Amino acid sequence: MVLKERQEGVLILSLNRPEKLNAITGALLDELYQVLKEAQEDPGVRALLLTGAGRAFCAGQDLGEFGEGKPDYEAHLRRYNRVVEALAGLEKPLVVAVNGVAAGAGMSLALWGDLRLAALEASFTPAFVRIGLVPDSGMSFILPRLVGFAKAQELLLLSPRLSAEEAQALGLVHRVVPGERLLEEALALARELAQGPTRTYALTKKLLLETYRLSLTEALALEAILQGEAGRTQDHEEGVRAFREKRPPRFVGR
Ligand code: T3D
Repeated sequence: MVLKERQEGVLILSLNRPEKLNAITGALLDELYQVLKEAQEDPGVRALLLTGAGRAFCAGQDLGEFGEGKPDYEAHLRRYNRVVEALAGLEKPLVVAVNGVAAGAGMSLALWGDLRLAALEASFTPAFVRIGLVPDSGMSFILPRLVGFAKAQELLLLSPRLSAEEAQALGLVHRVVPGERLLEEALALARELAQGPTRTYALTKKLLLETYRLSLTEALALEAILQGEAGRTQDHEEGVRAFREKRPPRFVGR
């Protein structure tokens, strides 16, 4: 259900239930969680790329998974939540290549990418309210942070289907490219990140997330602590040395 391919320091993950628009099941969530955990622990993985197989990125929860019955929502969401925590806490850059529709929790997965590319034919819809559910999989957290509170209100209450270009105008995606070039561009970006100062990326990601719950004084203190940590990396030494020697740095990721 989750295809894995390694290209140098990049781990490419493809959600792979194309006949169901890559809709999410509990089993897919558990597999994705394992893959993310392994990637987190593997020093050879220095960037990840997440995309979808077939015409969709991900249609969100598989609405057929529980047949006519209902899931135990709280238990089911615990399986979602550990995936979201793994994505948000990933200490490596995550590039997301949205190749087609991203709906509900599928849109949430896309938004947890650090750099988000979309094919021209991709689209985004929160979808939750249309089936009488509240936003989950971290959507209520990440969406207002990306687009602002007022726009998040509109998107979550009305659930429009946004084109890739509309999503870009709102800041949901960073770049829109023709579908046939999406993977190539996303991979080029992931490769660039895989050669970067991995530890510094992890600390930068942590700062960005943490500052939302901190006062200015606390945020400044955390910057100082994490700068101390970044300052002790080999990559910082190499960056400064390369600058002095007027050559590109050769980062090793620690
Ligand atoms: O456990 C819980 O429920 C809590 C967790 C919730 C998290 C969530 O993600 S809630 C939101 C769930 N997702 C949705 O509500 C999206 C439902 N799908 C759609 O709105 C549309 O299908 C799309 C906007 C995604 C795509 O539209 P379109 O026109 O490109 O395709 P389509 O014709 O609607 O769908 C194609 C097929 O995929 C179709 O099957 P068929 O008729 O060809 O046999 C459709 O039923 C199926 N499909 C689409 N989305 C899902 C799905 N099958 C299962 N689950 C889906 N989510």
